[in-house]
Amino acid sequence: MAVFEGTFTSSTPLRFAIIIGRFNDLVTGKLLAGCQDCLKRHGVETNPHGTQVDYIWVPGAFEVPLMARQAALTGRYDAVICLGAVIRGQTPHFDYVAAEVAKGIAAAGVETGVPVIFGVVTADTMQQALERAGIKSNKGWDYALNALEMASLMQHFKGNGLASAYTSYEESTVTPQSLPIASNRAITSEATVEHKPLAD
Ligand code: INI
Repeated sequence: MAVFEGTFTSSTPLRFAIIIGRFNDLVTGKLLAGCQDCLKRHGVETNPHGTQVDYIWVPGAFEVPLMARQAALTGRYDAVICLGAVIRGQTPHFDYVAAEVAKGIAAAGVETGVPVIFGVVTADTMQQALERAGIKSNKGWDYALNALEMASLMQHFKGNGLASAYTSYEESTVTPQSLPIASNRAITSEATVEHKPLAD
């Protein structure tokens, strides 16, 4: 038998999508900066015009799971990092928003076979949220580390995920119905995510 573990550096260039909620961008912008700093220090080219990281901005945390799933389904990414900030003081339905976002992000990973990192800070106050986004520590850094670890760990299991099944659909004549996701829709190169040419 074997022991499988991820590492934080990869011999092959990994690709990441970072989904960021614009709501509370005072916090999410800082999470993003922490995330980029960590990726850079681990050898990832974070320039949006480069080939390793795409950035997808959405209105708020509630929209993050949908885009995480769409991004993962393209088969382009080794991991998807979801960044958001849900603050209790700002909404009476904090619990609903926070719970839906957590469930949706978990489902995006499980349904697509691509690591999807839960990088949504939930806090009672803006002060608490900022403390986790740079004042005391920056959770964005940790989320990036989690993504690096999971992306490298998944390299051991390539070929068994749904996103790779999806890629083979795009490259072959397999019908979308044959894929193991009930509501799978054909995603073509004209999909909602704007693609750069891949450099392999
Ligand atoms: N979105 C957040 O990311 N954080 C919040 O704290 C928040 N509050 O407080 O309401 C929030 N709301 C917007 C939500 O995510 C959606 O963008 C909006 O409801 C449209 O679907």
